Amino acid sequence: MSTLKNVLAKKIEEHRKRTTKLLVESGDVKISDVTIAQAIGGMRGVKGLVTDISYLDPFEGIRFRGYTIQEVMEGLPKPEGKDYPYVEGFFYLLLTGDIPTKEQAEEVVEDMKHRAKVPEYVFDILRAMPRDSHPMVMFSAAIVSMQRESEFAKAYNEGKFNKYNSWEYMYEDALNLMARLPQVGAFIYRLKYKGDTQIDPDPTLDLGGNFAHMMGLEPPYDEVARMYFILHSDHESGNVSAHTTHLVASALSDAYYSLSAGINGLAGPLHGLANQEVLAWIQQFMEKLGGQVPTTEQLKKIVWDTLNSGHVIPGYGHAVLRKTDPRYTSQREYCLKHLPDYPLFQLVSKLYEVVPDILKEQGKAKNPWPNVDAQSGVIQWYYGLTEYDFYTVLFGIGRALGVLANITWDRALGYPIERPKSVTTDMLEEYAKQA
Ligand code: NMX
Ligand code: MLT
Repeated sequence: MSTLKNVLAKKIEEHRKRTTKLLVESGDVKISDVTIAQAIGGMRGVKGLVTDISYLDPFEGIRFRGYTIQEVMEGLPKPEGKDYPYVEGFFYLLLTGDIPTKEQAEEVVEDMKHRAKVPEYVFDILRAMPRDSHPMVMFSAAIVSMQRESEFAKAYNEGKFNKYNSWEYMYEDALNLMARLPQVGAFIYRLKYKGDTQIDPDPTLDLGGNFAHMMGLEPPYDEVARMYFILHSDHESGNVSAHTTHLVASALSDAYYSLSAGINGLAGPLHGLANQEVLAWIQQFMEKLGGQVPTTEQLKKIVWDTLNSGHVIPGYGHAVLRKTDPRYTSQREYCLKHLPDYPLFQLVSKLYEVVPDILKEQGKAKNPWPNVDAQSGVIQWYYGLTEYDFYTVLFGIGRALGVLANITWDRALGYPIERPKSVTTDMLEEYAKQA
C-alpha cells in the first residue's frame, strides 16, 4: 500500500470515532437556524455541511487543512529549483491533513504517473464533438465518458462494497481521475485552438510541469500551473462545484459522475466562468475604446454603465467573503514580481482602485471586493494563453483536487444521501403569520 493510502487509512480510522461520538452524544445540538430569507435566498449562511478539507473565513479567506495560502506555498515540498509546490504533495495534504515530506510527495508524483494514461476513446469522443463546443462541455463530457473505468462502480456491482471499505474505491477513482485531468484539459486546448496538434506527456515531469508541456507553454508556465491548481482547489463545501460533487456522490454515484456534475456547476458565469467573463468584459470595452487604455474617469463610467445595464461586475463580490480574496492577492503578488509593467495587469489593478467604491456607492453587493477570478486571466494572457473561454477548464482541474478529496472522506465517514426538506410558499406565508 502507498504511504498516502496507508496514512489516509489511519486518519480515517481515528476520525470515524470523532464523527460517531458527535452523532451519538451530541446529535441534537443545534448549529444553525433557517430564516425565510435564507430559504428563498440560496441558503446563504445556513450551516448544513461538514468538511475538513478547507474552511473559508469571511475576513481571512481560505485555509486548506488549517493552512493559509502562504503557509501552503512555503511549507510544501517543491520540485528542484522551483518556487511553487508539487500539486501532488498538495493533494496529499488535502487528503490526509499532513504536510508531506519531499519523499512522500514524490511517491505520489510517481503513483500518479502510473495512473495517468487517458483511454483512447476519450480522444475519439472529443474529436467527434462540434469544434465550437465550449471547452467546459468537452471537459465535463470527457470526465463522464470515463465512468466505465470506475473502480467504485465496479466494486458496487460486484457486491464487494460496504460502508467501511467504499472509500478505498473512491480513493482509487480520485487518484486515477486527478492523474488524467491535465492531459484531458491540454488535449481539449490543442484540439480546439491549435489545430489538433497534440503533445505527448513527458513521463519525467510532475503534474504541473507535464500540464505546461502538453499545453505547449514554456517555463515558467509550469509554475503558473502549480500555483493556479493549488489556489483553485477548494473553497469549503457550500460553493456550487463542491456542493454539487458532494451531493451527486451522496447517491453513491462514483467520482466520474460526481465530478462531471460539479464541473457543470463551475461552468456558470456566477461561479467559475467568471474568470472568462472578466477577460471578455475587458476585451469588449477595450475594443470600444479602440485599444486605448482607459483613464480612471473612463473606467468609472464603464463600471457604472455595466451596472446600469443590469449586469454584474465579473470578478467582484462573493457569497461568503467580505474582504479581498487572498487568492486574488496571491496572484497579484505573482504579477507584481513577474509582470509589474504588463498593461493588462495595470488595467486590472486600476479596476481594483475603482470598482469597490462604485459597488459600495451602488449599495447592492454585500462584498465589493475582488474574488479569485478578477486576477487570474491576466497571468494566463501574459504567458500566451489568450483563448479565455478555456480558463474555467484550468479552474476545473484545480477544483478537482478539493472535491475529489472531499468525496473520498464522505465515503470514509459514511455520510448518507443528501436530502434536505423543502416547503411551499403557502407554508412560508403561514410561518410568517405565526411569527
Ligand atoms: N456586480 C454587480 N452586482 C453585484 C455583484 C457584482 N460583482 N455582486 C453582487 N451583486 C448584486 C447581486 O446581483 C444582488 O443583486 P440583486 O439584489 O439585484 O439580486 C445583490 O448585489 C446582493 O448580492 P450578494 O448577496 O452580495 O451576492 P450573492 O451572494 O447573491 O452572489 C456572487 C455572489 C459571487 C454570485 C456575486 O457577487 C456576483 O454575481 N459576482 C460577479 C460574478 C463573479 O465574480 N463570480 C465569481 C465568484 C467566485 N468564483 O470563482 O466562483
Ligand atoms: C469558489 O472558489 O468556489 C468561489 O469563490 C465561490 C464560492 O466559494 O462560493
